[in-house]
Amino acid sequence: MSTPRDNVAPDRFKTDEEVLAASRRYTRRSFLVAALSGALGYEFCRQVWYSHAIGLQPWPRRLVLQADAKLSRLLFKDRAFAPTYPVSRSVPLRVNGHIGLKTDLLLESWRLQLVGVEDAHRFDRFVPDVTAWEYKYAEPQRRDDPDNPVVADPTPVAAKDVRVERAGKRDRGLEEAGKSYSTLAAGTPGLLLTLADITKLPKHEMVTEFKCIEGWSEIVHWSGVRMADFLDAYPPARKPDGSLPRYVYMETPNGDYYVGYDLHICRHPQMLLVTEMAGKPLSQVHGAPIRLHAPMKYGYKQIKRIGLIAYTDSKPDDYWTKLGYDWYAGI
Ligand SMILES: Nc1nc2c(c(=O)[nH]1)N[C@H]1C(S)=C(S)[C@@H](COP(=O)(O)O)O[C@H]1N2
Ligand SMILES: [Mo]
Repeated sequence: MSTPRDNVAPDRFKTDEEVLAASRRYTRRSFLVAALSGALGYEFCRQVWYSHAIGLQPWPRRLVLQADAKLSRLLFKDRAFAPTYPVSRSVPLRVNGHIGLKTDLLLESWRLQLVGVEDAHRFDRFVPDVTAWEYKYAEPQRRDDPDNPVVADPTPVAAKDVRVERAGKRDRGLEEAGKSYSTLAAGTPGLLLTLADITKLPKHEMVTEFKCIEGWSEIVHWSGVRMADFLDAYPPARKPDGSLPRYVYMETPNGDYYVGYDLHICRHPQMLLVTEMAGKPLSQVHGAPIRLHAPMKYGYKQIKRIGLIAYTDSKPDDYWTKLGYDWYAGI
């Protein structure tokens, strides 16, 4: 019996010349195929390399990111649940990211500026200009000064030398991504909420994984109120056609760090306005008095030390999107 290999053209290639000619045809063809795919590959890479950027990414890569976001919206409708864990598996979250947190905020000077609420003036907390609110900070400590090393300081923050910084006067957007284009104009009316206005909402505990795009993740024990409950208590104003604004914008006091979300994602039951971690009030470096946790999004969307929440219909600016990361940031 002959193998299939033996069967290859038993009588077509009779002479050595015929074999050689066939081989040449094959060689030419493979050379052409190789040359063509090489050229296409080269052209593809060149396109990726030199193409104009969309959000700091070459357009082919940006298109892949956008398709990825579309697909996951389609498949999960943003309703997928992140896994939860027993408290015993939680760890103290590491500190990663200091933008907008470089000086301690005096917590009694904290208010949440909330803009875009339906019938805002029916609330006691209504003010004609939320941007006039003054956040107060502790005097910054110089971390690079050998004669004045940073040590654990037992003095309560409130008793330290206080520097008052006017929201309207202090320079904004001092970090790498610069100023946010979504920040408020002076004279924007809204609510100035106290922490109690938020913590009066039902408290929820959750043990979920926090994922940073840099490649680490940790299981954390969070508690706070659901963003969904917050939206019910302080609902966004409808547009004249009856529809809701599409986005939620958040920034730190004085606007150095900022993020944007789709409004409907903020109704996800796992999105929390966090006030406690591991059963203790948030520390300054983790974003006291409130930060966001959203386990379906990467860490860079989980803003610490929220000072402003605004419901808006224009796609909000986002700190890391400006530096090339994906706005959607889904996990
Ligand atoms: N205000 C503020 N929020 C922030 C950041 C920041 O630099 N400033 N960094 C983000 C990033 S990239 C991560 S990974 C997490 C880190 O949170 P943690 O320090 O509590 O671990 O905070 C996010 N929220
Ligand atoms: Mo991160």
